[in-house]
Amino acid sequence: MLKESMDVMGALKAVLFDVDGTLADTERDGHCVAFNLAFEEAGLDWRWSDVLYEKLLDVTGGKERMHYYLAEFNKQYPARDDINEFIAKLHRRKTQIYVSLLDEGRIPLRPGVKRLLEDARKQNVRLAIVTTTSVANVSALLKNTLGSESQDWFEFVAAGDVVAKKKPAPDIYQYALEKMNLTAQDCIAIEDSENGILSAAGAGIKSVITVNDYTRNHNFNGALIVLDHLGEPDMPFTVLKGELSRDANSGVNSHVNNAHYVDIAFLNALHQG
Ligand code: XBP
Ligand code: MG
Repeated sequence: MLKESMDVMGALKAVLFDVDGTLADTERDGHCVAFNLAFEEAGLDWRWSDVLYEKLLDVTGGKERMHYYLAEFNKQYPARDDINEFIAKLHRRKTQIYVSLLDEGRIPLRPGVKRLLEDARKQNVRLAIVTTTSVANVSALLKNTLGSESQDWFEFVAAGDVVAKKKPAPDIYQYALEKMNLTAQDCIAIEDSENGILSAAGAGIKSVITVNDYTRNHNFNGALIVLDHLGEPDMPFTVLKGELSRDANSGVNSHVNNAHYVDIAFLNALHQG
């Protein structure tokens, strides 16, 4: 049974990490804060509360999100011919502010992220980033949480505007697969949102989900498993959705059944299962 499914599936070759909400709570503690500071500095009365930001997260990409805000939540803002440039300029400033928040060391990684990355490196499982945010933001997060060298841990960073359509479109995952010469079956994605799982699934990639306060109630149908976080040996995860005992007698799933934290053995078992 084990051998058969391994033959069909092949071993897990790569883990593809989303960034915002997955590696760290950057949406709540970074992006939303930076958007509001950029608005204030520009003399705008736009204020994004936590409740509004949750709705705005339906649209990925900071520039796209600002357009969505004007179209749906601030219709009284006067139309202007230079709206695209205006938003692009605001977004550049928002990125500078966001990076400075990270430089202050205010945003830690979520539980288990560092440990899982280190385990992947030990086990020669390839790592990549697949995100809708910019390379500048990814670099700042990695540098300030894991040190400057940690950027080399990732073979490839697929980010931001390199594709025309951001998540939930599959483009960014397809781009990463192509660049890394991998098939969807070689990989697992680690995601936190419905837009994220839709994007990965559109490219044929299965996801492990770690929810956060913004995404807890999203639809994660098709996820390999939905957890509150990746867990640590002294901080077990809670399974929110998924089957930990599909075949209690199978060697494949025994590791999954007994696991309290996500490591490469756990991901391999899910991948084979
Ligand atoms: C993240 C995003 C990003 C950030 C803001 O989605 O949607 O737009 O909110 O970053 P995911 P930018 O986690 O699915 O990649 O302002 O740099 O776009
Ligand atoms: Mg995310």
